[in-house]
Amino acid sequence: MSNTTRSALITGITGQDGAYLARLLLGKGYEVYGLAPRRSTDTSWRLRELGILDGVHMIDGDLADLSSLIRAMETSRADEVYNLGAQSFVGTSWQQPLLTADVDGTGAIRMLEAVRIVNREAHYYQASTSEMFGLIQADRQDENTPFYPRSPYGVAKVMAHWATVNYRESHGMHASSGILFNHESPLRGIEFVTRKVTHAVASIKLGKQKELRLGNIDSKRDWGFAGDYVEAMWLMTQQPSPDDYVVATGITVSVRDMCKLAFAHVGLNYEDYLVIDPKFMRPAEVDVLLGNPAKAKAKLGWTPHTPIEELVAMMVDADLRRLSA
Ligand code: NAP
Ligand code: G4F
Repeated sequence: MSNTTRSALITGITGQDGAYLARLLLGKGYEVYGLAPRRSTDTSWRLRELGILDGVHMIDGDLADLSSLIRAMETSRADEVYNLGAQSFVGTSWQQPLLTADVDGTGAIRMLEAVRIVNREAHYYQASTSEMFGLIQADRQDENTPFYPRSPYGVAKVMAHWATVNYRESHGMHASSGILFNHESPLRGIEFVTRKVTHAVASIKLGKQKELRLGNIDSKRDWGFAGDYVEAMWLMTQQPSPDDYVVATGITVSVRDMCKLAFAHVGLNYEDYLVIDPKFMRPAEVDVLLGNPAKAKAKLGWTPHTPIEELVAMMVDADLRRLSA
């Protein structure tokens, strides 16, 4: 590595955001290290799909294991650390609340500790979330809106968020928190509603599936494209001072309307295929999220580029391609 090459460590590199962020950083000339937990099957399909698997250095490690995080910091000699690793599915957090708290909450503190111990000059990014707003306390949520999490996942992320603020204030670390609203892509996990819908639409169109079963279709989300959102993560670590930023589109759309768009893209009417199944309802719901990204626009110069219509079309087309292959 030359003296001028910057090094980045990404936890959760095998996830949706990890893959897009790795591609962005490789494009900027970074040496990219990815921390990934040991699994019994190959989890690198997203890195493969983006054609970057050979370009990144993989490190075995887990947010539950401090020594592996310290080792990852030593191996990567990271100038920038992006903590994206998480049990990120809200639904599962009611089934595994302690694991979610350990990985998403305490795990962030372990990563902050590893940074503090090995190289406290490294710039740190925490993957915070609009789920922290939960039962919303303002019509449009921004950096000053109080949190009211509605799931074990949201609770764990609030802990990680405040830990990030605390390491900044206690240890003078360059630790920033990106409060990102929902962002999707063809690389989204199939358990999340947008990808579940686009995969079903493609499958129904190709005659492989007859119906789509969903829970609460009246909830609303501020949905953007993951490829746009990883740019905001990088911009945060480039700032002279660390801070917290809301990253969102400023537009909210119901699950119902998202479905309508996806089915219409292949010339179908969603009402002919959608079945409401109580199995997919949550013990406590986040009814609506709508972000105000004014600070990210003003201070980072960040803007989203991908409207929901384009995003949904991109996802349906990718699923059609995969299922036809
Ligand atoms: P994702 O696709 O679910 O990726 C999560 C990543 O974390 C995966 O690589 C996963 O590996 C890894 N991971 C799970 N448990 C781990 C552990 N114990 N130690 C280390 N890594 C672990 O999630 P994403 O959509 O890319 O989101 C990235 C981050 O942003 C997450 O922290 C999420 O909570 C947060 N976030 C996401 C959104 C969104 O809309 N996408 C919005 C706001 C915040 P395996 O696949 O092997 O389990
Ligand atoms: O796609 P979802 O599972 O995403 P959710 O719960 O908003 O969480 C995602 O975004 C957060 C940011 O706000 C991230 F922090 C988090 O990691 C994750 O990426 O559900 C969206 C909405 C919910 O209201 C849910 O109840 O869709 C509703 N929904 C209705 N039927 C469904 C279904 N969700 C899923 N996953 N599956 C359904 O069948």
